[in-house]
Amino acid sequence: KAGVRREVRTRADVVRTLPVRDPFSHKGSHGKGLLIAGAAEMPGAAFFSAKAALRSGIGLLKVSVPDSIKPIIAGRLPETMFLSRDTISLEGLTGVAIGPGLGREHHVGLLVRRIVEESGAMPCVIDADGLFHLKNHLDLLRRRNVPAVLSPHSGEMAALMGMSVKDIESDRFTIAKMFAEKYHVYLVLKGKYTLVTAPDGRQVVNSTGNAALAKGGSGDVLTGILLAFLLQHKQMMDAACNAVYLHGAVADDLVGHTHSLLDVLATDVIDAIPPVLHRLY
Ligand code: B4P
Ligand code: MG
Repeated sequence: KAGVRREVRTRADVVRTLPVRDPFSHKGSHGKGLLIAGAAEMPGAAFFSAKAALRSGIGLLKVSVPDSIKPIIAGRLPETMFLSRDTISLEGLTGVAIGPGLGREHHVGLLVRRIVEESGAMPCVIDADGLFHLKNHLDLLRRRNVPAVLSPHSGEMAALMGMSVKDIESDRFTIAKMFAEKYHVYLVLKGKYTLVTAPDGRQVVNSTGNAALAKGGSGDVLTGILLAFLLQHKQMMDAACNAVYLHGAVADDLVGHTHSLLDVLATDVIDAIPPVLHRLY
């Protein structure tokens, strides 16, 4: 059909567009990201996103979690720096991700909206509870210079649109295109065959991944990969598509060799990023 631009991401596309690391580069060359995630009841989400970002090449990662869970998270993430929730500043950063396990309290919503407003000049990944808090404030997205990257599953997309999951599932291409164009965002609509839509309406279908990823924590891992890749790719669309491809390819690799569809954990996915990236380079 005229005007419809859809394609399937191939391994060759990914290999061709993965970031090339300059031998003279330093950590600042590969992005300084901030992850705002986690709550007292959901410390794991922050850990998954952070560790996945580190495994995906980010130069420097700062993490902001509530003080109550900082000791647990910090103990498991010696590579990261920590920012207190009360003193979050984006100064010196090149990208931010917000949402995994954040919780739905009112004050968290204020923080989400402030970050979406203040991060307009850098990539910003919004996932999970970040999406929840944005529901009635989607116009903030249009005011950004650098488009935001939203990564809802069908349930979250339905909530954002005020539609049912069934409605979303029955017309994913059209709804995603409408949304991405209207709000000027990269929309990563997750699921089997995750669909990435650019603000100009271009759409790319992912071909990797399997039902082993249908488990709590998988989405948080993707958020971390997205943040790291956005800070290292030249084109945001390549970053988003390559992140989704890698996330799925890792699950395929695990199920193809050592794991079943039942037993793959988010931590397994993070730990299995290196061999898959190794083969893509
Ligand atoms: P949440 O608190 O949002 O937690 P979660 O989404 O279940 O966990 P996570 O963040 O790890 O997974 P995500 O989907 O982001 O759940 C709240 C409620 O929403 C729950 O009641 C839940 O049942 C419901 N819900 C969850 N998913 C829904 C959906 N699709 N439709 C309607 N309601 C839903 O990320 C998962 C990752 O794994 C993605 O990258 C995805 O593409 C991938 N993945 C999942 N299943 C896959 C499959 N079968 N094949 C290939 N990839 C798959
Ligand atoms: Mg999720």
